Amino acid sequence: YDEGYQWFYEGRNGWWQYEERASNELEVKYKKGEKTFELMIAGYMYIIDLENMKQIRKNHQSRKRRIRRDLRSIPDIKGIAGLKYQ
Ligand code: V3L
Repeated sequence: YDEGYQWFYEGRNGWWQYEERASNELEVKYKKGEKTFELMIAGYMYIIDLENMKQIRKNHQSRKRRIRRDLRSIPDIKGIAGLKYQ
């Protein structure tokens, strides 16, 4: 896929990059024009809503995060999937 772009989910004061498998899946669904799909992340099932750019935990739908597709080089990235950059 387009190497210039990556997928991010919202953290407390910045953005986390999705891990590679999830990121690839997000990009494929995005390119296909799909609106929503389900994704298993670290043992939880999430609904990815690409129309509203949200990640929602399926069994606890108040647990919502904004998501974004942006250039890899944006400045406010905390790390990848909870692993902090130094
Ligand atoms: N990829 C990896 N872990 C995730 C993801 C994801 N897409 N979504 C949620 N989690 P919730 P700060 C995040 C983790 O939404 O300090 C970060 O990765 C989520 O981890 O309520 O607030 C950090 O590890 C959380 O631990 O279902 O920026 C951590 O929060 C857990 O799933 C703290 O980040 C529940 O999230």
